[in-house]
Amino acid sequence: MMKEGPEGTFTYREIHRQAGALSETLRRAPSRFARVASMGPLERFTEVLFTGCGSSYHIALYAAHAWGTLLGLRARALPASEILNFPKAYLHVGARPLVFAISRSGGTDETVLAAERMKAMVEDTVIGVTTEPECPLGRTADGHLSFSECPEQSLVTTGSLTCMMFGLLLLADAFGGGALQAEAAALPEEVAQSLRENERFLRTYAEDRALARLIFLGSGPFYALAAEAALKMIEMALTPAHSYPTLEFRHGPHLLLSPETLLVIFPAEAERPYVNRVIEEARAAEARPLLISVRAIETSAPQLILGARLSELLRPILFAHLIQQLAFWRAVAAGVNPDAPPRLTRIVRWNG
Ligand code: F1P
Repeated sequence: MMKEGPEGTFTYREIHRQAGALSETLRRAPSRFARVASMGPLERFTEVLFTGCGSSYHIALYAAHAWGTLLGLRARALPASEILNFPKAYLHVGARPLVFAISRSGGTDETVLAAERMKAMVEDTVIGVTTEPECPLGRTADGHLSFSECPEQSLVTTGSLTCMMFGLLLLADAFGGGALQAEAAALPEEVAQSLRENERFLRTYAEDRALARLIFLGSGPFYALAAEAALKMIEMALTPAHSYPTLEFRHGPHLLLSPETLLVIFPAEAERPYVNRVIEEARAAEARPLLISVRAIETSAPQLILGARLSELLRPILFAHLIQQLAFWRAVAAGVNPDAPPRLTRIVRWNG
């Protein structure tokens, strides 16, 4: 396994080329906006719905938060299987949602079928978000945004997640008048710098065999990141991992804390006053807290600080490579080839 060493894997390369791909996503943002805007003004729709499976569902969670926050409209994320199997629970009579169906491969059965179901219910409504110019979802959808700047060969989704998050944020920002444009232009360089500088620090945690369980906490824009972090740890490194909205953690899940637990917290601005309490509880259970944030808080817990010039909605996109690197090096330390996790398939299908 890994003949050329860990750095020769697809997964490693796809994590490390994301800064360049993000620059391209930035460059393509105006043409993507023009394509979506040509489907009519947002007022034509009763809400915006983001859907997908696995990592693509996490992109959906992030995008729904960003669109709701930036545009003040009703925006939701649903797993594709919910739309497919329980549409009545989510779509009232007269609903006319704009649907973003997200799938790196554009071939995941549930996502394609959910898009077909939405199309059958409402005309001119589904936009496929993929990395493949030619794919079933692209053919099914009424519009197609293909992020061909970040195609991936690895089974596990990494750099393309960041690109699609960024693309969907830039789209909302364009509809809202472009207030984030200047900061967004700084993101690729921030990612490039952090990819270079923080890997060694993260490896010390990834390679620490005393840590048997990882828990990720994030709220608001960071919840999707926390969920994605736990999924990466499970998919790539086969390590038990959990995610919770930060303050929800104190309502029972904190009983999971133990000396073999790494508790990674992505503090949202609104929750900073409460973070010390969560850290205290982790310390009381002899768990190991780690904060990833744009500015330090007063605590003895280790902190990774980066991205001070980016506002909150851009931060999960900046931080995503950190959890990918953590999972990657954890996999390597555990003797798992990150390119070939057992039993994971690149496209999840029901038949074949
Ligand atoms: C969805 C997904 C991926 C995951 C793995 C299995 O794929 O769950 O997020 O990394 O490849 O499938 P897609 O619909 O985004 O192609």
